[in-house]
Amino acid sequence: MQNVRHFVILAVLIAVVSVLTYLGLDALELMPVAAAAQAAPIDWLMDLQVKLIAFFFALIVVPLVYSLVVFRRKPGEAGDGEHIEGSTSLEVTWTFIPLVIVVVLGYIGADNLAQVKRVDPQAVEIKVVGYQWGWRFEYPEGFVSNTLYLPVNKQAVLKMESSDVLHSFWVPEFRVKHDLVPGRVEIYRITPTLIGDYKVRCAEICGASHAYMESPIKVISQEEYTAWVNEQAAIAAAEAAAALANPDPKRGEKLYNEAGCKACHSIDGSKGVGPTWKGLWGSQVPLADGTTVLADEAYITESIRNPSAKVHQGFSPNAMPSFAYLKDGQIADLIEFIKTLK
Ligand code: HEC
Ligand SMILES: [Cu+2]
Repeated sequence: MQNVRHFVILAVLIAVVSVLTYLGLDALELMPVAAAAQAAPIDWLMDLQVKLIAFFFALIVVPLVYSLVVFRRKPGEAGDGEHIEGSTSLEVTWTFIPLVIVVVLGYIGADNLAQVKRVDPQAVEIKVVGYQWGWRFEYPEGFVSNTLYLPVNKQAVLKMESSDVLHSFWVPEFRVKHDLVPGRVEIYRITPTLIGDYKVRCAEICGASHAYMESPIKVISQEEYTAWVNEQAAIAAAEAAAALANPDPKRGEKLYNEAGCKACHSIDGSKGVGPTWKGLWGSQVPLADGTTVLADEAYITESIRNPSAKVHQGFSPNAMPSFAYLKDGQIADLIEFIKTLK
């Protein structure tokens, strides 16, 4: 009878502590706002895990503390406690129950993953390139953006590539996180459900400026998206035509700032990850193999499209990612800009 009373008290205490622990963890609001359809199954699973964590925490800690308090050695008690050895039924129980829990959680996890990866054949497709240290978004309509624009309530399939090392595409509000692996095209599907401004961060340490590898994301309405895409495509087409006909150092300077050249090339003569552009045009560039090359249009174009073909002496051959996506007109603009840096 005495034993039953202990078990009843324990059951009540475990229930109360489970609920309080869950409410406490829930009140921390560890998750940011959910802004994608894929967040729903993930948040549901997370909530289930937190409930289980709260229950098992109580199941272990409550009997422990209860025993410490209730079954203390009483004053005057001197003997050893009762010695119990082995219990087949207990061992079978505590093997079987966790086995069932793990199998059920495995099934739920697989089902959840299937929901997150559900394919919409109508998805908009955008190429994402991660590099040290930034993101570039290449739209199939023929332009490149530093901000990822996405239409709301429509699945986007991001085809992600890395031009150097491992990176990881992480938008906490979208929940799904996915690694970029050099040499592979990784598929990331997301359906934004909330118009607003977000940020993608790199979640895989990738070198000195890893912490600054962030880009803005704007989720906008379908109408705004269509208008933006048409506008960008028109600007890109006009710029490409104008640049070829008439290269412009101002546009070159803009590209220098926006395409990421600035991170590694100074224009004031100071040495960065890459050689300075000051005085580059028309100079004799010393190469790693001991020869020199004239810094003309051919050399600069090759250095941009295929940076390891000729390596500037004293610089690392693989430090610069290829910028093969830049169009002829854009390279002409860059060269005009470099010419101005005497
Ligand atoms: C991550 C750093 C990095 C970025 C970003 C970068 N470069 Fe470079 N670049 C280098 C390094 C290092 C070299 C020298 C090694 C070599 O030749 O490959 C170099 C060499 C060059 C050269 C040859 C210059 C010389 O003195 O030999 C040109 C031209 C050049 N880069 C253009 C660009 C342009 C244009 C961009 C932007 C669209 C850019 N780079 C972005 C690192 C970078
Ligand atoms: Cu990174």
